[in-house]
Amino acid sequence: MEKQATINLEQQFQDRVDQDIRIEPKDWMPDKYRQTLIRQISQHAHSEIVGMLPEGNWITRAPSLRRKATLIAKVQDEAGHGLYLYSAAETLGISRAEMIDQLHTGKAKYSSIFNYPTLTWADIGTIGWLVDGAAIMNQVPLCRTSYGPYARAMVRICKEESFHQRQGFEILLTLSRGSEAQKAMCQDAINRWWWPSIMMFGPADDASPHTAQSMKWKIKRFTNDELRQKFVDICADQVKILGMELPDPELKWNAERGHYDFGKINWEEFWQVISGNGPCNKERIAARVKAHEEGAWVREAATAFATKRAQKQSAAVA
Ligand code: BYC
Repeated sequence: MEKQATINLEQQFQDRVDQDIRIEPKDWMPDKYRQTLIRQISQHAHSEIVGMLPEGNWITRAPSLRRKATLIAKVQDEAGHGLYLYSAAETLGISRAEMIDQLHTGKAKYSSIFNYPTLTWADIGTIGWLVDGAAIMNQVPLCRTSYGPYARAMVRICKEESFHQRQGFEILLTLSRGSEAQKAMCQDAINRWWWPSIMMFGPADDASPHTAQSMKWKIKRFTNDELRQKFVDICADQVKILGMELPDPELKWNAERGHYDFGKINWEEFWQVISGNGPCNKERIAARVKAHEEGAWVREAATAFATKRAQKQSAAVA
């Protein structure tokens, strides 16, 4: 009897998803749908917060006041994105403290891309162009994801990300029109970031355990490989404006497919990076743990203030 009731609820849920009716926090949802969303949204939030680190590394060394101001604004935007996403995940019944703990203890992942170092100023431009570019490609469809709070958070995030992408491209355009040394720095950064950027979309579809179910639930609107291909197609043209090259000798327009063909991705590197063995994994987590511990007094002060204010308000009502 109980089993039949659950089957009916699951069918009704799937019907709503199929009709593109958004799922809201108080609606019934299968437990696996909830868990998938908690996993994806919290990992997305962690990526935004960890993503502040490689760029923050260049705030004091940005080459001009204008560049410094825009970089600070960008890094602040990423913090904001993390906060909207943590809030969206909290609507599913997990606490912020639990999510942070999962990040710090390695139970939750964050994007592979932020485990690579930012060696030169050109890396900041390249992150904007390629990393934020890949992020937008993945995130615009998430504005139509089936879970309401996630979809709404993504709308604002995407607007800001598209500004970041242009800002990055403009940094690279300036370098690509500069001295020989600046041009070389630009090409070097593209060489180092290209392959990790196309890995951001996740494993190939036939090696992705979650894609099929997430597509059925319309959490994901496109598969990893579909988005990766769209991204390659766009970048293969954009790089020409910079007068630079993508480091892939097999990149070639395929008129029959209407897409660029591209070389083989080093999946061994990807799995290593997401299992904690990338160039900067330990450094990134150590920086987050340190910031969290040093911020304890801020959280305590904010809680004490909120309690005091609530007491004052209830005294005033009485
Ligand atoms: N890095 O079955 P799959 C940003 C994991 S932030 C690490 O395809 P799914 C930005 C995956 O979690 C960018 N791990 O999974 C911020 C799963 O492991 P678990 C972040 C990855 O979820 C600041 C396993 O591999 N964007 O753009 O269906 C400045 C199997 O994968 C990665 C988002 O989070 C990866 N790259 O698809 C600038 C977007 N790829 O969880 C920019 C939202 C896969 O079973 N997330 N894994 O242990 C998504 O769209 C999806 O979660 C993914 C993966 C496409 C990333």
